[in-house]
Amino acid sequence: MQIRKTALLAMMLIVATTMVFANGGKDAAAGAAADAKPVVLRLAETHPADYPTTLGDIKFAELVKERSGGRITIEVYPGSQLGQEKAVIEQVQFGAIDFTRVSVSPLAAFVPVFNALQLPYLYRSETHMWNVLLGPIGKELFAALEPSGFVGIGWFEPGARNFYNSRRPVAKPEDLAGLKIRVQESDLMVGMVQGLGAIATPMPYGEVYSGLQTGVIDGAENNWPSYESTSHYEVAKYYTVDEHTRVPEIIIASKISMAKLSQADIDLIKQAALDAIPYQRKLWAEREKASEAKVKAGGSIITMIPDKGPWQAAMKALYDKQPSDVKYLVDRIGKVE
Ligand code: BDP
Repeated sequence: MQIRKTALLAMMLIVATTMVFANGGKDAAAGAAADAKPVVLRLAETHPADYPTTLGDIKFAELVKERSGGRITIEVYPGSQLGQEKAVIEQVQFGAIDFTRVSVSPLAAFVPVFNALQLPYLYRSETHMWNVLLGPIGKELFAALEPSGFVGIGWFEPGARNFYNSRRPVAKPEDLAGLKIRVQESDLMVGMVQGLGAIATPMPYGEVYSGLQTGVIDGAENNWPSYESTSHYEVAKYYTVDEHTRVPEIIIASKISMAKLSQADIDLIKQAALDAIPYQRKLWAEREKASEAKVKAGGSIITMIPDKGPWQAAMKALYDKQPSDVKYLVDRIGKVE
């Protein structure tokens, strides 16, 4: 009797163990099934669909789709459909939008150490900037985004920015005196324009055209493709090639959205963004030339600035008033090859 009882107990134990294992197996399968569930994520872009940066976003989304076997879809919403940059960044912060490609300028209002990447005359060249972005400093800055609710995903080429206005040719900083110049929604950009003796007006990108047209502002500043694609050149024909800044373009994600993905998926997404860079840079270089030709043909009056010395000198105070973490990065950026 005792033996039969023991045998029964042993059998029960085997059955129970088998059940536990079977269940464990099921859970693992359920986990895999959850991973395999298709995800649709949204990316907000301010530029129109045919702009090189938007095409870069689309390339990024295609690579993600392909490499996830069709499981991860990133829908790109161009033309500020999801809002202007500052509002979009806020939405990314609380998880209502999954990704955005923005300029570092408005992002620095949320994570001020990013000002280190947008100071005037910071980079010696485009190559210098790329070495900074893709090197240790770029990685550290990505990490600096996390406490504010963002995940750094990738960088795109921004070109050099130049001043333009509707009033007069500008050949030296003093020529800007008294002009109302639109800047991005960034304190640093306000400081830069004030340093040059002009009146800074922060304003969303989408409002600049009407601002110029109605005379609320006299000018703005941007790269050749933006000056052309927005048609600002039609209402502000004096363009000064002073190349005061290169403000990196960045793709960020919402930390809330990324927390729903596996680390393997996040790595896949980051690699796709990295691999989309050469494509965007190639299109960028082509568009820069095409935009320059188009605005010239459209009647823009171009002032070249061969000696940037006086412009650089006017920015010294802006450098001096940066906090120590920004100064530290600026110093290290200077040492990058
Ligand atoms: C363009 C950037 C875009 C900014 C815009 C601006 O690509 O992200 O929104 O400048 O000036 O060059 O606001």
